[in-house]
Amino acid sequence: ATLMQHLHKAFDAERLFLMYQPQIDLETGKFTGLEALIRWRNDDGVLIPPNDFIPLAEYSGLIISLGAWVLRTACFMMVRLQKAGIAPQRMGVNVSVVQFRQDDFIDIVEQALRDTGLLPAHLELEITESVTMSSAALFETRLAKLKELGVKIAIDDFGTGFSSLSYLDKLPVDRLKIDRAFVNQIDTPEGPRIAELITQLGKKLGLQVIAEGVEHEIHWKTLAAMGCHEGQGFYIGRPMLEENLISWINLRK
Ligand code: G
Ligand code: G
Ligand code: MN
Ligand code: NA
Repeated sequence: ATLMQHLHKAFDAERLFLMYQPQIDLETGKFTGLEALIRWRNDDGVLIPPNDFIPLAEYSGLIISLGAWVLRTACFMMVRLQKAGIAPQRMGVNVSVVQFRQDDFIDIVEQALRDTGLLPAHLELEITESVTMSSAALFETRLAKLKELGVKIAIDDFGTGFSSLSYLDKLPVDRLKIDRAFVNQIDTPEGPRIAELITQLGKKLGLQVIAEGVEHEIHWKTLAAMGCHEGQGFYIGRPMLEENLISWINLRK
């Protein structure tokens, strides 16, 4: 069978699952958010990374049902954490451009919220910078509707695409996620420049800024010193299964 057939089968057989990576305030260390990250464990027990199958799911259209499932599952997880009294402010969910362009995308989001009882303000949709530019007019109307609904919007992998600054200024975006490529180079002499620029840009525009790929203490310190609000990365916490995440949360208390 082809990889595509395997992927469809995996989805049907519930071999796909989510892991959750924590996000924290870089100044206080406070637990602020989570990002849901999809994983696929194949029949041989091998973990297949999303970069190897998301494009396939997009191409085959499976991303529509897969994306809806991710949304619901992540919202349910957030509600469970809230009921346990250990939830952060928000749950971030990655949205594919194919999903985002669907006519019923807003309905799908509303339905996930309704079915799970999660308040919109606790859901943050992560949209990559390339999406914002590939369909600017659609992006604008969609964002307005999502804003009306009350969900948060983050621009993922920020700095790697080609955002127009005028768009950033007028669109109802809540957060910029500094791509980990810019965090990775931060401990070299000229390394922090881009991360600093994005942080300042975000602040000027009244947006929250979070850095991805915080892998070492020096990353955290440098980012905190430049005023970057939040961080996410292996040094803080890896993507975790629910039970490991709960231990992670409890250990920090
Ligand atoms: O978790 P990892 O670093 O391997 O993720 C690799 C890429 O896959 C990232 O760009 C991430 O945004 C994307 N990704 C992870 N989970 C999802 C998901 O549920 N939906 C979509 N569309 N992309 C995801
Ligand atoms: O594109 P997106 O931001 O959604 O991608 C998130 C991806 O980054 C996930 O695949 C996650 O596993 C990965 N990731 C999270 N923290 C780190 C980190 O500190 N270093 C590296 N190299 N990858 C990370
Ligand atoms: Mn992301
Ligand atoms: Na990213």
